[in-house]
Amino acid sequence: MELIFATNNQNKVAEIQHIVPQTIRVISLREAGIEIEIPEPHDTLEANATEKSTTINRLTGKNCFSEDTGLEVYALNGAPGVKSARYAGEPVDFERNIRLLLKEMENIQERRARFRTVISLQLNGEEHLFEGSCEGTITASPRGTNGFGYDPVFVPDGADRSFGEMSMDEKKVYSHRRKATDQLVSFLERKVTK
Ligand code: ITT
Ligand code: NA
Repeated sequence: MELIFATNNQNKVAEIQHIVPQTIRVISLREAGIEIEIPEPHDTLEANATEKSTTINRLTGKNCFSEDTGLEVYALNGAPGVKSARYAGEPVDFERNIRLLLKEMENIQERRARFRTVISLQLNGEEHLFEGSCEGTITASPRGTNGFGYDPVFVPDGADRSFGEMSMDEKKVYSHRRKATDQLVSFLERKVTK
């Protein structure tokens, strides 16, 4: 089966291609030759994921999926959340986002947070949503250079290193994205064998 992945984030593409079995071919927008800036105007991960998948489904007429991910810090009432990419404004700049986050948390002891991923699948004219989350804590300073986005400042529960200090295989053990993708894959496997 082939599915277009409606994202412009190549790190997401690499992680998801690393997770799905060979029976599911995930084609990035870049591979599909589609160049488009998809709007994300809504205030929930679900609504933004739906916006991205329906945009690409209308454009191509093909089955596809998207995902929207946010880092939700409890002491900041869920910020940066749905605004994770543009927390420190435009253009998207992750060093700046991380600096702002650590500054906002400067004197805060309660550093619990979670990553949450919502996947929207458009399959034969119907939408299906899947979710995965990963609980953890925000570090006092960035650690490691692997991964992307907020990975250097997030330590998942059960680990003593940040996502920025882990290989893609290690991140997969804990990852919000891996959990949401597992749901997607088992849904597709049930559909195909039915
Ligand atoms: P799309 O094209 O898929 O929208 P994006 O990078 O804009 O790609 P989002 O809108 O979901 O993605 O924004 C979420 C931001 O949160 C994103 O810019 C990431 O850098 C960050 N993020 C997402 N997943 C992450 C992860 O697994 N680890 C660390 N940061 C992550
Ligand atoms: Na985006």
